[in-house]
Amino acid sequence: MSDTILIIGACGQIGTELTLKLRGIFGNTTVIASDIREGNTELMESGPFEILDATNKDKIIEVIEKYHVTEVYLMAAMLSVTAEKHPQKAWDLNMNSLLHILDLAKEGLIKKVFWPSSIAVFGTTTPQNNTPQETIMEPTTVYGISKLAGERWCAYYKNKYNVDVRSIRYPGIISWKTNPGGGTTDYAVEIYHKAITDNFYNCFLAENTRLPMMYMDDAIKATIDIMQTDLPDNFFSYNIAAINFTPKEITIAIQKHLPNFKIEYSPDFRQEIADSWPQSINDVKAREDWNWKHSFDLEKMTDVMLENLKEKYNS
Ligand code: AKB
Repeated sequence: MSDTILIIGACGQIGTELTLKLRGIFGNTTVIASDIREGNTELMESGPFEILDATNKDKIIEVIEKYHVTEVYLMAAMLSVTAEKHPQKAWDLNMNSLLHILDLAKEGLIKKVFWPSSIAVFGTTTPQNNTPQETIMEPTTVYGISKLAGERWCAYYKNKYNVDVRSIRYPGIISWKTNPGGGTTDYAVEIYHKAITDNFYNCFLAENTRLPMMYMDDAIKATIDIMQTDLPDNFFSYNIAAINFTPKEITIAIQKHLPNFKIEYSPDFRQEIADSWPQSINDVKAREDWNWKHSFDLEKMTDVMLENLKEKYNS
């Protein structure tokens, strides 16, 4: 029997594009989308959809049994900024959803799991440049603590119960199709929108704050590739890197297309979160173990972002 995939959190920034891509590859009826609310028209009309709260284990089991699901991509999570405002809710969502899915995999109800981690697992004591796969990890945010705990749970279930779980530490993800929500890296998406609509952006991070980032197409490719490959026995939530830049550098890239675009900087509480994260990531292990390779640099991403957003706002 072929695999049936369930995406939990299918209407979020990554979930939406991941669902559509997986439907394109494996067929619309093979990929079940689910979220606590409905998504955009393209997602809703392209295949099956279920309302599903990621913390409700009984409902997850019901959906898995209804569609004979074999693989789960658990994309539901509360990101860094929102998690600082609602620490308990963030912990409940980010941890309980993962433990439910790992338990169901342990019980044999599903065969394979994807779970997203983040560069937020690192903290102020981590080397900030070329951050290694294995290093000091003392996150200072609620989100980062939940992601690090999640990584350890994945390793535990893999080692103890042989659960097939795969994971990536995403950097900030940039896309013109779906908006992020509640993250520290969100500025790098907002800036493109504001460049088109207002010719001006007031940035909540300081001009020289360097963060690791990635265009959505590369992130989706990494996510699908890691689920298709044979991995070493140890659990790794893989570092993956593509580009890194500062608000000033992305502004210069935008000004090559829109010379009148202006930026001001008003750093707020999000600056402290950004300052606790790496500036660049060493992803040699992912490149060696499963041939990870990115294809979008800052210039190519800026071309695609501005071209598509111009079209979107004009229509
Ligand atoms: C956030 O900013 O919280 C996320 C992340 C880096 O995981 N985009």
